[in-house]
Amino acid sequence: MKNNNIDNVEYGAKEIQVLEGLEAVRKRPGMYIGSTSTRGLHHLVYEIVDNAIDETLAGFCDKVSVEILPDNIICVRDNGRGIPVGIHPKLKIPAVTVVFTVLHAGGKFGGSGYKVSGGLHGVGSSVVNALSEWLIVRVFDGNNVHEQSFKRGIKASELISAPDSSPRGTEIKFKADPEIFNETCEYDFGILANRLREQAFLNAGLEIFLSDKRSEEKQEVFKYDGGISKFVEFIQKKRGLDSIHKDVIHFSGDLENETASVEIALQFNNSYGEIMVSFANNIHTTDGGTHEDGFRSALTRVVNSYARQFGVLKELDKNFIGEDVREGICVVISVKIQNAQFEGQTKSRLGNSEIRTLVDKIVFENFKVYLEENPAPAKLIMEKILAAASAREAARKARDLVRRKSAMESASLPGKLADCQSKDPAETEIYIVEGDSAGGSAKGGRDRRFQAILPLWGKMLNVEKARLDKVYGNEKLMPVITALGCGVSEDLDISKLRYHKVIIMADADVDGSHIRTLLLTFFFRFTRDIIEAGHVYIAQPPLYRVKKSKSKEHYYVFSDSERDEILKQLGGQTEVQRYKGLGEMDSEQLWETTMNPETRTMLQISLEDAATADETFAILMGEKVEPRREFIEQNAKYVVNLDV
Ligand code: TSJ
Repeated sequence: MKNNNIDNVEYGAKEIQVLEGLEAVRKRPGMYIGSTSTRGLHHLVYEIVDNAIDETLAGFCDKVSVEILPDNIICVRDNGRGIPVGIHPKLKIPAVTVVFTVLHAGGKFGGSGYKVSGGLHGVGSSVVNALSEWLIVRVFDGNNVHEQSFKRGIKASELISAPDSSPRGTEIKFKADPEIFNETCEYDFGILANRLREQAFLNAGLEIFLSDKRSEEKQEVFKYDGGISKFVEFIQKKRGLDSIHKDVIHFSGDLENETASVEIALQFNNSYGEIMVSFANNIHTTDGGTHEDGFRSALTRVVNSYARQFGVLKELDKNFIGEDVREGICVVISVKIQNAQFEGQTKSRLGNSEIRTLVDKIVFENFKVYLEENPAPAKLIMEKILAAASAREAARKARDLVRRKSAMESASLPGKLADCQSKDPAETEIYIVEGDSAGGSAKGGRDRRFQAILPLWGKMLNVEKARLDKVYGNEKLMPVITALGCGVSEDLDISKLRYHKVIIMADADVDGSHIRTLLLTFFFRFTRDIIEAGHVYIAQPPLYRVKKSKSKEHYYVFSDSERDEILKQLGGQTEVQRYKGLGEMDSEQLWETTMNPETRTMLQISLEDAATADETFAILMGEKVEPRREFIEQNAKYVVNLDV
C-alpha cells in the first residue's frame, strides 16, 4: 500500500521552507485573505478564479466555470493552456506543485509573459491550498490528465499522469478547512455571482459560468461582449436610473510601451448623484486613485472648453466646477498596469502617477472629439450640466439667506405651522402632515398644549425630490427645517431641536409612502442625529373602523387580518368603514386613533448603524419603490402606546 501519511515523510531543506510558509498562512490566515469570516471564505474562490482570468488576459482562455458542489466543495475550471507540469529547473519538482505549495510563487514562470498581469494574482493558489481541508488539481493537456492532491496545503500524492483526451484546461477542486473558517463554510450564491459578473464585465467576451449544486440547482452565465459599457448599463438599470442619451460613451488607450492600458465607459442619467467605479488589474479600487483623478480633471476641462467654444458659457460666466460636470454621471474605469502600486490601509487606492497622465490624455482627447461629432447627446449633456450649475448657484443663495437670517436670530417660523403652547422640547411633538385637509383635521384634533402641526402642501416635484442634496433651495423642506429649529448638516445643533417627537403623518397609500420616504431620507441625510437619538416617528392611522350595527360599539383596526378577527368576534350585523386617507377622519377620530398618546400606535425610526443606512440611501433615492419599502420596514420598529 502506498504511504501517503505525511507524518512519516522525511523532509529536505526545501520542503521545510514550504512547511514554514504554509504554517505562517494557517497561523495568520487574515494576513493573506483578509479574514476568516464569510468574506475570507469567498475570497478563496476569487483567488483561484483570478488565476484563470490571468490566463484569459494572456489570451489563452475564454471560458471559466465555477461550481458550488454539495458539502460546499468548490470546483473551478478553465479552458486555458493548463498549469505547466514540467519540472521546475531550480526546485526540481513539477511547476504545478510549486504553484500550490510555495508561498508567493506566481504564475509567471515559463516566460511567455503577457503584457499585463494581474498585480496581485497568481500568488494566491498556495494560500488557498494551505487553508483547504483538501485540494485536487487536474491539468488537461489534450492527451493526458495530470493530477495531484493536497491536505491542508501538504502534498498528499505525487503528480500522477494518465491518458485523457479532454480539451485543454485546468480544474481545481477544494474544500475550505472548517478549522480555519470556523464561523461558516457556507458559500453564498449571490456573493459569488456579483463578483463573477463584475469580472465578466471587466473581461469582455469571457464566459463565466456559475452553478450551485447543493440543493435545487441554480445557474447563471455571465458573458458581455460589450465589456464595461454593459457594466455601465447594468449599474444604472439596477439603480433604476434612466440615461439621458442613447449610447454609452467608451474610450480606450495604451501607453506606448504597452505597459499600461485604460478603458473608460460612461453615460449620463437623470439622477443627481455621481457613480464612479474603478478597477486596476481587475481589482476594485474602492478608494479611487490616480486613474479616477485623471478622469475627473480631464472631464471638467473638456466640458469647460467645449462650453466656451460653443457658447454654452458666455464670456462673463464662471467655469463649471467638477461637481456640476459629474452630476448624474455613471462611469466605469478599468486600467491594466504591469506594476500596479496599491496604496492606503486597505491597498485599494491606485498610486501609479503615470496613470493619471494617461487617463487624463485619453479622456481629454476622446471626449472632446465625441462631443464635437455627436451634437445631439452633447446638447443633452450640456443642458444637464448647465442645470446643475444653476441649481448649485440657487442653493448657495438660499443657504446664505438662511444662514444670514439665523445669524440675526430672526428666522421666523413657517406661516403654516400651528405651534403648540409649551416651549419645552422634552414634552412637545410636531406632526408633519401631508395635505391641507388632513392638516385641518390634525389642527382641530390635537392637544394644542404640546402638539404642533405643520402641513406640507403641494405635490413635490421629482426634481425637488432628487435635489434633496440641495436642501436649502427646496420649498417643501424649508418649512420643516425652520420649524425644527436645529439646522442641518454642518450647522446641525440637536440641542436646538424644538420638539423631541417629530412625527410624520401621511396616508396609507402610495403618495403617503412617498412623502414618508422622502422625509426619512431628508432626516437621514441632513439631520441624522435626530434619528439616532430616536426623535423621529411615523404615525399609524387606522385602515378601518368596524362598528356593530345599531350600537355605539366600534373598533379602529390597522390591518386586514385584524379587521377580519374583530368581525368574527362581533358576529351579527356589522359596518366597516375604510379610511382611504387621513382627510376622511374628523378631528375627533384622528385624535382618538392616531394622535392621543394614551391610545395611539407609532413607529419609531431607528438607524441600526449609520454605515448600513448610508448604503441603503441610494435605494431610498432611487426610483424603485420595492427596495425603499424594504428599507423602511427593516429600519422601523414597533412602539406601542408611547409615554409622553
Ligand atoms: F481554473 C482555475 F481557476 F482553477 C485555475 C486556473 C486555477 C489556477 C491556480 C490556475 C489556473 C490556470 C493557470 N489556468 N491556466 C493557467 N496557465 C498557466 O499557469 C500557464 C500556462 C502556460 C504558460 C506558458 O508560458 O506556457 C504559462 C502559464 C502561467
